[in-house]
Amino acid sequence: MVLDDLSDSLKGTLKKIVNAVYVDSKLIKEIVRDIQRALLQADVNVKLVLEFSKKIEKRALQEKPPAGMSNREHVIRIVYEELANILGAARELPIKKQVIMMVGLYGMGKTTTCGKLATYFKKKGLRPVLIAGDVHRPAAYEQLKQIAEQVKVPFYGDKKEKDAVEVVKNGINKFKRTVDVIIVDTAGRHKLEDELIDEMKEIFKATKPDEKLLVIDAAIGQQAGPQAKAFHDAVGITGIVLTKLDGTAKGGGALSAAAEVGAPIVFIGTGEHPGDFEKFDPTGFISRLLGMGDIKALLEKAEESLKGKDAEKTARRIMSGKFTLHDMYDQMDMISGMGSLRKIADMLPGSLPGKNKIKDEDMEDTEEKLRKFKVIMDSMTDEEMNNPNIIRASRIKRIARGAGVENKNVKELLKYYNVMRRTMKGLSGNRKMRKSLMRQLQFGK
Ligand SMILES: Nc1nc2c(ncn2[C@@H]2O[C@H](COP(=O)(O)OP(=O)(O)OP(=O)(O)O)[C@@H](O)[C@H]2O)c(=O)[nH]1
Ligand SMILES: [Mg+2]
Repeated sequence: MVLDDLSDSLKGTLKKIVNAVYVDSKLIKEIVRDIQRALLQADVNVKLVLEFSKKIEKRALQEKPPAGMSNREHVIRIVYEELANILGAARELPIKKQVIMMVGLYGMGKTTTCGKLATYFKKKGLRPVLIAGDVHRPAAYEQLKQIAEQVKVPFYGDKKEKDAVEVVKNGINKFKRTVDVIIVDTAGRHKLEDELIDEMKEIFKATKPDEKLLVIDAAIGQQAGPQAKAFHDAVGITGIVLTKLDGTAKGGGALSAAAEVGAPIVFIGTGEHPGDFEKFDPTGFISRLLGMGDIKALLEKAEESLKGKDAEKTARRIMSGKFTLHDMYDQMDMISGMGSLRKIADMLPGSLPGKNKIKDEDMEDTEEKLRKFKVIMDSMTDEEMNNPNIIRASRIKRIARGAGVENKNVKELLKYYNVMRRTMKGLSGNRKMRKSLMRQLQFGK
């Protein structure tokens, strides 16, 4: 993953907490120093690091852990929360019809990011087009055209037209009825000079983009802050894309500095290929950086907590009726093979209407089916995963297109989900069934 060094040192620090005999002020001071060092090495701004470490120290020494949480867990949680804070608020681009315009200086990765965005929206079932709004660099047209061919989306450009506003306007007019997401590449410049600002303002005025995304190369480190601020002040951006996080130790500096500007980081680029692209979510990012899975396991070991606690937690949540597609996704990872699913299905209370029972032939080719289900779920938005009953005809169509399956496959997934949900709910009233389900979930691991 990106920021491997930072990740390693933070994990090492958290391990110190886990392995310590006592969590006292001496230990807290020590880990705060460790984290400071790690963040500074990742190019995070000194002032930000100092503020951050003061907050951690204060909270860790003063706040009492909430009931049921140990001191260790509490301190780890504080570190996690404060680190996520540095990275700003999460924002997800909406999955809807829209015009997206890229802006940024020379060579930052605008054109490459156009292809990545197209891939992202295509995966979500929307139809993108790429428009070559960079009329200054002769090779820009060909570069974007090739990217469009590579990611298999339509392309619009006009080699003879030297007015960027005209090209973009014509492109939008030509495609606005047949595509969903219009992605416009624009020209880079050496620095944010008046000429560039004027051209951007003109394009924005003529085309009214929904999103104005600033693309910044993470290798410039903390300079990402002033650069983003200058663009934000001049033309008001709606989000930041940080590219090339794969190849730089300065990613921490770029991430933290960009987050301070007031426009959220929406995506990060982690390579040259169209798929090397991630939706940016601060808390998820920090979880991975800290290896929260590992840490949790360690904590449990250190405190000799109950075996199978994870499975029990999942089972409890599922049975409380809050069974979402996210749960089902996680569960599919957990339950290996239909053996256990079949057993769970067999525990269906008799009261369940027969038509909702999972038929034997549906149980066949399980691996294949589960794999397909996951691909389908990857085309859903977070909102849809959390709240599957909003998925009606038009969303089904979009999701199917994104996943490259037929509408009926999406309906089948929803049907399966509903059976699972009802099963879980049915079980929750019955103690024997509950125990049995917990056992199933544990065995399935
Ligand atoms: N490793 C890596 N390389 C990237 C990433 N994004 C872009 N690049 C590379 O950076 C170089 C410049 O990318 P472009 O997309 O052409 O940048 P641009 O902003 O359009 O450049 P101009 O149009 O000249 O202003 C290319 O060689 C890309 O392959 C990334 O996330 N990781
Ligand atoms: Mg370009």
